[in-house]
Amino acid sequence: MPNDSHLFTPLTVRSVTLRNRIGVSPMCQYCSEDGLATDWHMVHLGSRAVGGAGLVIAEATAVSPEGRISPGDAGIWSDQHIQPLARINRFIKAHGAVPGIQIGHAGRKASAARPWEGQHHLRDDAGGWPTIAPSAIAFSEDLHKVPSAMTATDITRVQQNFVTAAERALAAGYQWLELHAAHGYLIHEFLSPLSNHRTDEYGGDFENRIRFLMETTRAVRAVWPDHLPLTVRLSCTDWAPSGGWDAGQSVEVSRRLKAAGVDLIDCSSGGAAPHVKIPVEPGYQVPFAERIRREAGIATAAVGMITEPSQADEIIRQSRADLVLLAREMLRNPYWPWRAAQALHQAESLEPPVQYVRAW
Ligand code: 531
Repeated sequence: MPNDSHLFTPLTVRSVTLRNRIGVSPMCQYCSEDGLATDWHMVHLGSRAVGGAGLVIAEATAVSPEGRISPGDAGIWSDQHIQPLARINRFIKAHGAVPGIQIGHAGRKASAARPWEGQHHLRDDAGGWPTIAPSAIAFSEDLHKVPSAMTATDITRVQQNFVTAAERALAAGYQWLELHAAHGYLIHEFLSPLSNHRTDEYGGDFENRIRFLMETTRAVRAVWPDHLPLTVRLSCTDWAPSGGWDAGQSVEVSRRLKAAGVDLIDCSSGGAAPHVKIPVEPGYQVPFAERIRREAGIATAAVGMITEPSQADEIIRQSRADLVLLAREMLRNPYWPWRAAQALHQAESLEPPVQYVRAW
């Protein structure tokens, strides 16, 4: 269904207006020090704001130390983390973009090596730590640590960690908050029957498996201001031949999340099962964004293998999603939005920074 919006139409969610429909997807940099942002993050995120994106989402940021994927993960579990993030966010805003953050907990995939140091879990005597998850089931041969099944106390504590993280995100000046409920990390581990074998009220049927996400969402929404957007990233399917989380469940949980005050679903996929076949091709996850938008009546972001300006523009023009998030393509070219504006004859929609005006 065509509409009047295109890639360079501003998008307003609650009181926040993005200058265009292009967002930088959260991407782990694995180079924080005790969770603290460094100059790397200033340059990495700042250059993408200068590059013209409407939204710049900081990488998966751990709500507790044990929730880090690797020792280099970003964190927001202490007040010390706020100031370096706040500095970056002032810069992002000064260059016309909205700063967002994805907060998460890696669950049974925590305690891993930085990717350039291996694909494996770190032993506790080699810089690793004990992991927690809904059930005591290891992920894979490489990520082989058996997590402790979370107790009721663990569940309450981690939910509280999410709430405190949201409060700190606000203090750091973020205007867009995303809960990481995808990619086989903790929240997704509760959603998927593949990783959640609990027999209490947090496991079993759909209602029970979504309980951790729903409670966490409501608790975060209660402290995250009414004027700011709250979003959730879902893995819309596990791509498992049977018995996994799937698109139908994603539609239903999206309806519930909307009712709980969530503004947008960021539609990714995968990560819960190690050996499944994923039909990766350009735009392969866009159908999830389209279906959830239509069937759950909530705004969506499309992400995954989106590289071409015309491809991104069509996703918006055809109302398949409200926002397009680019990841690796933004690493290749931080100035992708400027290039896209030229390619789509929308150059007047995006002012280059004054310092660079002569280049455009
Ligand atoms: C890639 C990934 C995508 C989808 C499923 C599994 C893995 N990313 C995801 C990142 C970490 C690094 C690998 C996060 O979501 C934090």
